[in-house]
Amino acid sequence: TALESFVRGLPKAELHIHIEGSLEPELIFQLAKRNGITLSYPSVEALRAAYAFTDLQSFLDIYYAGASVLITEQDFYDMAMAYFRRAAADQVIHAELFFDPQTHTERGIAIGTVINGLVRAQAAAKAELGVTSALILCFLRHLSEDDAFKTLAEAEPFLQHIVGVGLDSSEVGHPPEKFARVFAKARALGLRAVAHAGEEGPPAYVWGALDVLHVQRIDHGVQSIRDEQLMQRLIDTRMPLTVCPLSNVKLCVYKHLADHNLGQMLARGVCVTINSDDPAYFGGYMNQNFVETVMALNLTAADARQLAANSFEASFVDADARAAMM
Ligand code: ES4
Ligand code: ZN
Repeated sequence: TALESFVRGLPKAELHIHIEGSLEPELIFQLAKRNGITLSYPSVEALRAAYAFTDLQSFLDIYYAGASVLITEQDFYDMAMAYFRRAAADQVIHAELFFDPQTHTERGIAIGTVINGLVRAQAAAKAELGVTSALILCFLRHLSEDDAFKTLAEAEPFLQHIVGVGLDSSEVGHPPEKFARVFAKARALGLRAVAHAGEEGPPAYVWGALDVLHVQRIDHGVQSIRDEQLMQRLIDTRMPLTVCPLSNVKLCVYKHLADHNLGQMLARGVCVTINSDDPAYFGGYMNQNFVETVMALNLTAADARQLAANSFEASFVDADARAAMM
């Protein structure tokens, strides 16, 4: 349709993409072979067939298993370049990538191996595809705050390559307050802050991300709709939510895409954005998320334009570069 073509062609920023979640089954098998790793699935098809999730944790178990094939700097480069090519094809002109160093350092991979591979891909993406990008280091919230402090210390020699810190993995039972001190340290180092909150967890976790972690964006945040005072805060402060519609359906936050609250949020003036989260696992990259959401929620071309504008407003690019992108 004409609306679909319009949506596909809009320049966009992607602000919620776990780079390890862009690892397609074909690349998982290729890297396993290259690194002499035996997977517990016999084939690409068998692995893909296991992508039937009931909640966040059922996904995380298989996501961490998939990431175990990443060993060398070249592996991280190849993974990120594959993502950047998909992003460019979807008119993503700027991307802010989450990466999970602890998933790799726990397996004995040096943080420099991870970051250098990603940084080399960022340079190639800019030169070859015209896609600009930034890196956001995420702490795994199921691990301790001490572990997060250790990870931040290991990252210090690479701080010029990192725009901010984030918080991901198992949400319920691991509230933002658990990471208050390490986020304060990161902010003191000049880093921006974001956090996953209100994906499966309650509105109280969104309040905690705002008032204790002092984040500049909320990742997901869809549960905020249950708290009217919180909604008013998000609207009044133009606090961005990086929403991931296909992810929410795959992880059973919503039964159907048509049930998603993104349209209501947008209509009320919340700075919502559309993102792919873990596109290799959730059935689609940026344009699939955009097109399916616009269609399922009966959004207009003006709504789609606003969503794209929100993605640049919410990004960490400086004001001059942002003006040029919009
Ligand atoms: C994630 Cl969808 C989601 N939620 C929380 N943590 C994550 N890590 C990767 N994807
Ligand atoms: Zn996420």
